[in-house]
Amino acid sequence: MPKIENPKSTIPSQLQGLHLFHYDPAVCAQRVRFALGEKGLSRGREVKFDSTEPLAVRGESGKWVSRRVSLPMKAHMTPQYAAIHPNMVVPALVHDGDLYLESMDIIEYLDDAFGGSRLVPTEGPLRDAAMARVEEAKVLHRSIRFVTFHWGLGRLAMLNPKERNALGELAAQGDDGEQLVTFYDQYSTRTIPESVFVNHLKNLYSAFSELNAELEDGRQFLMSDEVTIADPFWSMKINRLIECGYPVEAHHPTLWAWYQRMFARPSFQNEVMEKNRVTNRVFRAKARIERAFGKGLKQAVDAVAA
Ligand SMILES: N[C@@H](CCC(=O)N[C@@H](CS)C(=O)NCC(=O)O)C(=O)O
Repeated sequence: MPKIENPKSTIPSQLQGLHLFHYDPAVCAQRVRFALGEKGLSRGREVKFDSTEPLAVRGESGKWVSRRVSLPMKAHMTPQYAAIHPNMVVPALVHDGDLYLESMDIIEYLDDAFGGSRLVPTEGPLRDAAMARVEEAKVLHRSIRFVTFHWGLGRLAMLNPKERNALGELAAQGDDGEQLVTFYDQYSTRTIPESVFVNHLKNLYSAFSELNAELEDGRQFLMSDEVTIADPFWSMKINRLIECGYPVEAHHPTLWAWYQRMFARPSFQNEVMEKNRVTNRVFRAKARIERAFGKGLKQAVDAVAA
C-alpha cells in the first residue's frame, strides 16, 4: 500500500516499530485496532501523540504503541497533528518510520505486513466484493458523521468561532479531504436542515437493510464464513449507532446476529471496547433519556422505516 512520501512532520521518520495515532471512541480508529487484534498485535505503551522522547519512539515486539489524539480536546486540529495527517482525522499509522493514512489502506498494509487472520481475501472475486463493500462503507462514513453528531454528540461537538477560524487556517495549508471546515461551520451554527440529517439516516437504513438481506443466506460474516476487512468497517458503524440508540435488533435482526458474532470476538472486546466502555455507557444513557422524551434516534429510525 502506498506510504506517504515526505510528510510535513518530522515525527513519523523517528518512530521504530508500530505506532497508531488514534482515539479510543473514534469509529475509524476502532476498525484499525480490531484489525491489529486480528493480526495478533496488542496495545503496548501509551505515549503523547507528538512525543519524540527516546522511550516513546521505540517499538515493542508484537505490540503497537498507542499515540492518543484526543478529538474532544481538538488535538487533531493542531499544527502538530495536521503535519502528520493533512485531513486532520484519525487514524494514522507509522511502521518503522513510514507513514500510512486512511483506515482502508492501513488495514490492507497490516494484512500484507503481518501474520494472523487474513482480512483481505486473496481470491479475486471475493476480494473485489469485499473491497466494494468497504468502499460503500467509506462513502457512508459521511452519513455516520451527520447521524452521530445530530443524535449522539449534540452540542458537545460544536466549535466556537475561534476554533472554527483555527480549523480554517490549518485546512488551508492541508487538503481538508474530509470536508471538516464546511461541516463544522454549518453544524456549529445550526444551519443544517433536519431533512439533511434524516436523509443520511435513510442512507444508513437502506444499506443496513441490504446487508441484513444478504446475511439471510446463513453466512457467518459479511462476505463468507470468515471475517474479512468488510466486517470491521460495518460493525464499528453499527456499534456507534447502537450507542446512539439505533434499534438494530428490531429493524435488522439478521444483521444484529452478525454484529453479536463480531462483538464477541476477542479483538472486538480487547481492542475496541476495553477503553471505550465509559463513552459507551454515557452515549447509551443519553440515548435512553432522549428516547424517553420522544426525541431519540429510535423514534427517528422508526419514522424512516414507516
Ligand atoms: N477516510 C478516513 C476517515 C477518517 C475520519 O473521518 N476519522 C474521524 C473519526 S471516525 C475523525 O477523526 N474525525 C474528526 C472530526 O470529526 O473532527 C479513514 O477511513 O481513515
